[in-house]
Amino acid sequence: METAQENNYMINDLKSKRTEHFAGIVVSHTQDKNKFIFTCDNDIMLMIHILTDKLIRFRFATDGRFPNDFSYAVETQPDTQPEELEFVEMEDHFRFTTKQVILTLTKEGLISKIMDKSGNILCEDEKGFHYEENREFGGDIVIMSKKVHGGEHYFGLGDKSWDLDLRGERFELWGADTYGYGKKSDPLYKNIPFYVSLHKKIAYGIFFDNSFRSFFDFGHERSNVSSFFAQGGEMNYYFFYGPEMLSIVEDYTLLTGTPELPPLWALGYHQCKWSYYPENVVRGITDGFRKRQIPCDAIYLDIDYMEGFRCFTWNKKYFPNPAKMVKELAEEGFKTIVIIDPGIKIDPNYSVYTEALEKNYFCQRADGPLMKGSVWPGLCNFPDFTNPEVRDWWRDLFKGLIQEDGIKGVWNDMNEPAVFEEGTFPLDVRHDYDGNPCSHRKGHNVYGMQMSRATYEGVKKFSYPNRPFTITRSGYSGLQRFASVWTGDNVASWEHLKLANIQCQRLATSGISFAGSDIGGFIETPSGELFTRWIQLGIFHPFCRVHSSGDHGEQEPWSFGDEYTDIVRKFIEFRYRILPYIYTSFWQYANAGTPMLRQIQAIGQNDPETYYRMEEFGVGDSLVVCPITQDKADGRWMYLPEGEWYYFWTDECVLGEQEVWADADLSRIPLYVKAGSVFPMYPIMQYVGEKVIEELILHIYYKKGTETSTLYEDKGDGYDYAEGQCNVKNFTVSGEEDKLQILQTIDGQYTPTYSNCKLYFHGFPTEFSKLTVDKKKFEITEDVVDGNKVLTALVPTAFSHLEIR
Ligand code: MIG
Repeated sequence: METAQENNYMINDLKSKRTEHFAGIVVSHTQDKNKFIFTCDNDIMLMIHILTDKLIRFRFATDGRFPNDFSYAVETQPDTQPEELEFVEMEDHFRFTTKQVILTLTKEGLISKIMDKSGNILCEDEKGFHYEENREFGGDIVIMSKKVHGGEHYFGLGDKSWDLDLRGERFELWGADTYGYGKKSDPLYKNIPFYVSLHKKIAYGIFFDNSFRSFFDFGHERSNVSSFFAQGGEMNYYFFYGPEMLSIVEDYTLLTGTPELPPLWALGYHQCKWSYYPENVVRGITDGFRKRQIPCDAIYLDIDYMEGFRCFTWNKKYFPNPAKMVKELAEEGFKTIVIIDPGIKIDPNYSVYTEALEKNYFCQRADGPLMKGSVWPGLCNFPDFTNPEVRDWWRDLFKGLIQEDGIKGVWNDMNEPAVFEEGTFPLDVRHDYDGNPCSHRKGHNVYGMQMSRATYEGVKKFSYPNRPFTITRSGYSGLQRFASVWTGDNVASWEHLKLANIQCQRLATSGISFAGSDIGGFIETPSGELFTRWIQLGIFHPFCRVHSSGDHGEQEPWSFGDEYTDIVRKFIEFRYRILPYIYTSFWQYANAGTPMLRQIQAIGQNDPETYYRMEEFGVGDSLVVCPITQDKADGRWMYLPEGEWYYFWTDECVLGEQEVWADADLSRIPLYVKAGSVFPMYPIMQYVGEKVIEELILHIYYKKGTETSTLYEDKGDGYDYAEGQCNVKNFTVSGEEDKLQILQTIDGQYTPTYSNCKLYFHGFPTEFSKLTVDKKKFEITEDVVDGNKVLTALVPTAFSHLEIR
C-alpha cells in the first residue's frame, strides 16, 4: 500500500500543477461499418468500435490522431460485427442500439452511458475521459471516471490480496517482487487491468488495455466515483456486457486468448522447495513419495541447480549427470521442472551472455549503456523480451534443457522484472515493444509476459510432440496463453490461506484459471494443521504445488507426523481421483474461456446474498468448496448458491440459497456436489500414466428434474486431439419420482483405454433397483466409498440411454 500511496501523491501532485483537459464539442464524425470516429473541436477524438452486441471498444486520442494500434493482450483485433446496430444522431447526443445494449454519447464532452434493453443503467461516465499532459516524459496521463451505483460490487484485477469485492479501494498495476506480502500489499506481481462490476443482478466488465503504470479506484477517492487511469499511453478500453458474470469472463478471456490444454500430468500434484539439491536430496524426496505411496507428478529444481545461477547451465558438483537423473526420475513418473530467471550474468566466459551481448539483445538505458542490475548471479544484463528476435533466441536456448536433459517444464521467476537494490529497472530503460520502441514506463508491465511467451515457445518447440508446461510469476493480460501462475512469496499463516483462496478465485475471474499458491506458505513453517487445511484447498486449485523457502523446516506431505500425513495423502489421492473432472473444466476454459474456479457471485448471481461472500467458490460445473481457514475447527458455516447440493462426505442433500453448517473435522473439507451431476473420477494413481485406466468412475447424484454434465477426454498429452482424437460427452440426467434417465451424447473419435464405467448412485430412493442400459438389464450391487454405502453397477462407457427405477 505504501508505494500506491506514494504514487497517489505523485498523481495528485501532478494534478495540482497541471490542467485537466476534457473533450470539447463533436464537430465531425465518420462511420465505417461498426467503427465510428468522433472528432471534437479541441482535437480529442474517440473511436467507438462495436465488436459484438455486447462488446464495445473505446479508444481516445488527444491530439487529432491515433497512434499505431498495438497490444500484447489482444493479438488480433476481432473482426466481428454486432447482429444488430442502429446509429442515430440526436440533438445533443448520439445513440447506438445493438441487440443487447443502448449506448448514448453526448456531443459535448463525449460522456457515455450504457443501458441494457430494459433501460437499466449498466455503466455511466462521471467526468468521463480527461487527461493531463505529462511534461516530464511526454504523452498524457489518461483518466476515465465513471459513476458508482448503489449496491455495486467490483471483482477481478488479477492477484490483488484484498477481499474479493474491491469496492472502496484503490489499486495499482506495476508488477513488483513482493516477498512476504500481506493483505492489501499493493501492487503485487501481476498486471491485469480487467474488472467485473455487479449490481442489481447485472454484470458488466471493463478491460483497460494500457501497459503503463495504472490505477483503479473503486469509490476510494470519492465514494460515488470509480476511475481508471494510467501514466501514459492511450485511454483504450473495452466494455463487456453480461448480464452473466461468467459470460463476461469468457468474453474477456477469448479476447485476450486462451491457453492450450496442458499435459494431464501438469494437473497432478507438484512438489517444490528452494532448493532441493544435490541429486541425492532430490532422489530422497522422490523416493519419499513412492515409498509412502503419496501421488506426485512433478519435482522442481530452484536456482541452486545452476552453475553460479547462470541460466541454462548445471552445477555439475550437485548434478553430475542431469540427463541421467532426469531420465531415471521420469521412469518413476516424475517430471523435472527447472527455474529460469531473466538476469543473465555478466561473465565473458558464459556463452549465453557473450552471444546476447554480441547480438545486442540486452536492454539498454536511454543513452546507450546496457541495463545493469544485481540479482542472484550478481551483476546481470537483461534480455529485451519485447523484441521478437530476442524471443526467438531465448526460445532456442531451451534445446539443451528440454531435448538433451529431458526437462519437462520451466518456471519463470523474477520477471516483474525484479532487481535487488532498486526493485526494478529504471524508467529510462529502452524496449523494442515489437517494433514500437518505448521506455520501461510502457514496457515494465509486459516484460514478464514476454519472457514467459519466449519460454513457452521454447518448451513447446523442443517438447513436441508432447505438450509444454510453463509457470510465470509476473505478466500482463493475455499471459494465460503462455503459462500457468503462482501467487508468489506468501507466508505460512491462516490469513494467507484465506488470501490464497481469494487470489486464486480472483485470478480465475481475471482470465487466469491455471493458478495456485505456494501450498503451506513460502515463508515460515506451517503447523501440521495449517498445512493439511491448505492442501485441502490446494487440491481444488488448477495449479497444485507445495513450495517453501529453504531456510526453515521441512514442507513435504510427510513432514508433520503420521496423523497429518495420512490425511494429506488422502487429499492428494483425491486430486488424482478428480483429474478427469479438473481436466474437463480445463478444457471448458481452453475452449470457451470459462473460468475453472467460479466465485460464488458468478454461480449465484440472482441471489444478492452471495455478493457479500468470498470464501466459498465453485470448481467446474458441479462442485462448491469452502476451505476451513482457522485452527481447531470441526466445521464451518458457508453459503450455498441456488439449487440442491449433496454433502460429499455424507450424501446428505441440502437446499441452497442459505447458510449451511458443514461438518468438517481435519479429515474433511466442506465440499458439495450439485444434484443431478454426473461426476467423473479416475482410480487413485501415484502419477499420471502409472496405470492403464480400465474403468472410468461416474458418480451420479439423484435429482428430480434435469441437469447436464460434461466430460472431456483425450490421451492427456500430444496433439492428436486437434485431429479429432478427443471426446466431448454430455450426460443429461432427468429424474422423476419413480425413475431417473441419463442420455449420453458423444462427440469425437477418441477411444479411451476403458470400455466400462463403474456407476455410483447417490441419493437415490431406496426402491430403485432395476437398471437398464441401452435396453439391456444390469445388476446393481452395494459398495462403500468415502465411508458411505452406495449402490453401484458396471456398464459400458459408451451407453446412450440409461434408466434406473
Ligand atoms: O529472490 O528462486 O517467488 O518461489 O523459490 C527470491 C528463489 C527468488 C522467489 C520466488 C520463489 C523462489 C525464489 N525466488
